Amino acid sequence: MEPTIFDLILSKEIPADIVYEDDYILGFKDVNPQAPVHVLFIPKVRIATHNDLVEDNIDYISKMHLAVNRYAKEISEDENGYRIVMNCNSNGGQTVFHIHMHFLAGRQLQWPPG
Ligand code: DGP
Repeated sequence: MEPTIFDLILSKEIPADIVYEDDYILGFKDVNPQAPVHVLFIPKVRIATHNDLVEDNIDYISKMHLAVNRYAKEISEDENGYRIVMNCNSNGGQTVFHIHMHFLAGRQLQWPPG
């Protein structure tokens, strides 16, 4: 598999505004923010799409959720609320093929999305 831009962020070959890191997950600000807070949480292993989640790597999803919870609390947006989104493939609007959770916060978000 070709490395994605997120592999280069993980290896620190290109810069990103990193706001969260643990042994499994990296969180950094989205370059094209859709809300006052827009952070991408990615696993430190390459999983291309949601379709590639299997028994052997599914624990990364739990780790991503825990990372979101810690970060939301740290920036005091846990009580205000937020949205987490994972896009999959073309109809889902996925453009980077390394799974990621979009964490959006800091304003009233509309539902349904477009
Ligand atoms: P998606 O469309 O769900 O695959 O979201 C990919 C997101 O990644 C998109 O919101 C923009 C963001 N993104 C793309 N390239 C970069 C980059 O080089 N740095 C950062 N911080 N974010 C990026």
